[in-house]
Amino acid sequence: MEFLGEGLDDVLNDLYHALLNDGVHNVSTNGGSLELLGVTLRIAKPRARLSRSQTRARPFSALGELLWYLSGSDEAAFVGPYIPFYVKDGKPAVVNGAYGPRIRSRHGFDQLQAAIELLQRKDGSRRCVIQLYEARDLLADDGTDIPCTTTLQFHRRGGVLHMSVAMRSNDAYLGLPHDVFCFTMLQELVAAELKLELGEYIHMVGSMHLYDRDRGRAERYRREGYQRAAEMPAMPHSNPFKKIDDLLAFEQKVRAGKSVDPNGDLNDPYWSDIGSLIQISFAGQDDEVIKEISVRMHSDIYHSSIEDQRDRIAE
Ligand code: 5HM
Repeated sequence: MEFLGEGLDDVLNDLYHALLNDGVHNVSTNGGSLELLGVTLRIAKPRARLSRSQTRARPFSALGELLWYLSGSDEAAFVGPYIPFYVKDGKPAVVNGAYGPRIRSRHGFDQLQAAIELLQRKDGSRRCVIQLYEARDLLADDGTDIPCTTTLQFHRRGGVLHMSVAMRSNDAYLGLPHDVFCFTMLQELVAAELKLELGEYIHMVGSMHLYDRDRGRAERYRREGYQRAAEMPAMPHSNPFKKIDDLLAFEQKVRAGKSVDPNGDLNDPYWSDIGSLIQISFAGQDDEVIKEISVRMHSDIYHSSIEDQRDRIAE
């Protein structure tokens, strides 16, 4: 089953319709869900990764997850401020399925770096695969977190970088918008590093499912009517991985409560806006601080997410 669209909301809209109407009920360890097997999403404009719907995830948690991957950390404490699920009572301090070490260090080398070098060397390769799921994950106990993503693949074709991602399992309501955000950002980082044009994003899933507990929320999303995902500005091509290092250092300062200036510390409108989103993630319930940060931002694309956040605080 294939869903095509320009951006994330185009495919979410059709996917939720299909899951609600044709999904087959399945019971797993995490609860009952409506499931479709063998689903592919094709997104023509990967920058249209911010869902406009009022009921969808905001960029803050997805950004935290992306930084967690890029930092190479497997510590729940890193991602906890963005996604409290990881630090709930009884959850392990070290996350077995964390993507960071699997991508960046676990095999004695950095898969992302090696993938970039392969792409640099060769146009047209079909071998540029980053592996997340490993053979031994099949032996894990039921309660152990293992990666839902099996592989990330980059396809350099001419001056364009396409990406396809394979997932064994995808939670259509909570997981999917985060996954599309993180993987399309990775695609854009690699494209920017290699000065390639951003191509198509293809997301292939073995078990796509909508949990029973989210069915009402998916119905509400559909009722809100047609949404178009907001397109983020293009990532600048100059030294994106240096900017990621700067961003990770900036994040550590924000986390430690030190004073920061996104414009000065990150020195570029695109990255300074991302820095501001991180600041907002750590601003807690302080509406005045959030307002102050948001007026200094360059792109107005994030405004509706920030307004959402402020509404939630006001409630
Ligand atoms: O039983 P299983 O390991 O598939 O349960 C994990 C749940 O988290 C599934 O609903 C899966 O689809 C969701 N998930 C996701 O959607 C998990 C991860 C973490 O790897 C992810 N996306 N990136």
